Amino acid sequence: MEKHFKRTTITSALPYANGPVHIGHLAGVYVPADIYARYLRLKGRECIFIGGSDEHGVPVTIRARKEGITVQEVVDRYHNLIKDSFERFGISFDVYSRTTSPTHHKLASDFFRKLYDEGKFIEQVSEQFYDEQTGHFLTDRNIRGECPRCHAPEAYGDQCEVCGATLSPEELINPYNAETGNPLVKKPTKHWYLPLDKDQQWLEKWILEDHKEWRSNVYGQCKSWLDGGLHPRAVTRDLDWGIPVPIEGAEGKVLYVWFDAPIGYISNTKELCDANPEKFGPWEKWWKDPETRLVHFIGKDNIVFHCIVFPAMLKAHGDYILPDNVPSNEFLNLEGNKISTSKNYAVWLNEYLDELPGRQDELRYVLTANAPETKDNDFTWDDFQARCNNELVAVYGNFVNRALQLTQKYYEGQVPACGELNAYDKETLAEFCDVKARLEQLLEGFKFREAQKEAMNLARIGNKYIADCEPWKVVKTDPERVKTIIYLSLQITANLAIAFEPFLPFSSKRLREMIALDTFSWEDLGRTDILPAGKQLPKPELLFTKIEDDVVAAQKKKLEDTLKANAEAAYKAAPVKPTVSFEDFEKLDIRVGLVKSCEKVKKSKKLLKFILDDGSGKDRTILSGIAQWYEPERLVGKRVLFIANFAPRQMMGEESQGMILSAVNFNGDLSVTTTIDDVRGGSQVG
Ligand code: B3M
Ligand code: ZN
Repeated sequence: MEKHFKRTTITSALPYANGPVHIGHLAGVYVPADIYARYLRLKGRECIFIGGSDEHGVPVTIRARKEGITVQEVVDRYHNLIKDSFERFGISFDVYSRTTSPTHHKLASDFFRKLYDEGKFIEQVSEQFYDEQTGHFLTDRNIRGECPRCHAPEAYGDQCEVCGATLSPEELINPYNAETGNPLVKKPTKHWYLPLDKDQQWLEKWILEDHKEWRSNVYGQCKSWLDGGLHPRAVTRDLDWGIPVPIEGAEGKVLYVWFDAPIGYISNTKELCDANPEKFGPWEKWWKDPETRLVHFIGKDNIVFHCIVFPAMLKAHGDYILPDNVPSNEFLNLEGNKISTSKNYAVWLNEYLDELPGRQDELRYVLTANAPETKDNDFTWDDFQARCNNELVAVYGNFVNRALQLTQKYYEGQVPACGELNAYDKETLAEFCDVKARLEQLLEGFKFREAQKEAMNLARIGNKYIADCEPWKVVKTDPERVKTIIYLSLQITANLAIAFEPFLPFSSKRLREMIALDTFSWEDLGRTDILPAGKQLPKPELLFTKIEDDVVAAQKKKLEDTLKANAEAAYKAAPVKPTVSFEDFEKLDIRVGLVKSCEKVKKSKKLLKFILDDGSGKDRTILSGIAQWYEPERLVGKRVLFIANFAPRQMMGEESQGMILSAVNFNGDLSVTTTIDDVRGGSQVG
């Protein structure tokens, strides 16, 4: 049976204060969380919506070194920038604080100390990678080296971005300090671990049995972690930025950022409640009362921390509630490429707000319409333009504008009286009167994309109604009938202003002003008497305007320029590898192959399967990870270079017999190295 809750604590992942937020963060976390918070408030439900910056961890320290400023300066700059842009974008946090706040330092420190005093941690000395020249232990992200799987030269200590393998730094071949390039040695160091293995049993029951309703991507990731068996996790780090480990003998060590950051949700709640005790009451009721429902909005890379590690911490502490749901989204790509903060490849919220002023709702609309709720999705500026112009302007805006303009024209802005309804009116009303129930069901189930579609559908119903009824024609023959048409159109308009409020708060507010709807409630949805006959409406303005081609072209160009700059920087940055002897060179057998066929490998986003005529008379199959850059047909008939004596490898159930050579082109994409046409297939290069 579904549990009944009195109130809801909504949290949204605390963005790292190492750069501005971008559309990926918005689509994945903040827009859905904001829709949910606005919806609950509109329903009159008791809730708080918590946000804040995550100012610890390695990313901010890397940024500081890159920019040559202090870490404090980095977090100050980005915290303020992020906070300000969220505000301008209408993300309606009740509080947006930061993890460098004294409240948080104390709360996180006390949290750790309580667990420590109660013997909830294990203490362990282990060998960690150490840079002798800088005197620092390195974290996984700061270690790079050759990938043991695909031999890409610059895999990270936790992941190879080329083949996608999850790694630990020990697996890297020739690990080095990502920033200094110095080789690393191992050195013993003491840390405190949360023994997650002891939590395995209750977590299995709590997630796999009691929370089958979680989104399948979330449930699936938890299941695979649990199936793999949980291991103790270090909750401290050797780092000079963060919350000092509050134990004697732990100098130079700080709490692991993933230990302190989720506690930030609690600290920020405390700050909110301490500052507004009448409105929000004591903070504990939002975190310790079993009648409070805790919901975490996060991106998919944060699932394990919110579904396994943080709950284990809360449980160990003893008096906290656990999350009831963790609606996590997949990733949003941008024009077919991965969004990347470090490569500056993104649509940054602050820049969007400056460059497309007053268009918050357009972005909110497109991000929700394209939300990566069940799978990764792609944002393109063409799609942005099409959705704005064909949906917001041509459907919603057009309908509302017609209804309001005709009210001015025929009735000097007064809502006309409704006459007798005909069959078509009744049919139309029947279509929209259960919109409230449908929207609620979708919103309560975190299906924001579908929910927004439902709201848009209401606009479609209105648009069709007014177009079919043609009041501008009927007015000549049956002016009484027109009153009813306009009356109903205005009621649908009022319904739209309410239905869209959680999704498009800016235009909803403007629309409410245009229909002089001062007080409104979610409960009014579906009603056909929201605007009483005789009510005077002010002069309307356009609700939405078109996105022009030049705006889109400028945004596309900006992204292309970034790709180009990155490709050039990568070219300049790639150091020439150590000299090889002629004998070593001769070991490589590079040949020319004629592409006989080339197709996408099913179930793989990355791989193309090539069949080459290599001159031997037999077909040679080679799999190559360049699918995202090529339409396979384009390569058929081309001559490509390949390494013929590269050790065969099994990939996706096929044997790949060699490696096709490719290089980065000016777009930052990979291009297969093709050759002139008059060489014979199979001929050796050298
Ligand atoms: N700052 C990671 C991220 O932005 C992290 C989230 C913390 S939530 C407590 O992906
Ligand atoms: Zn790899």
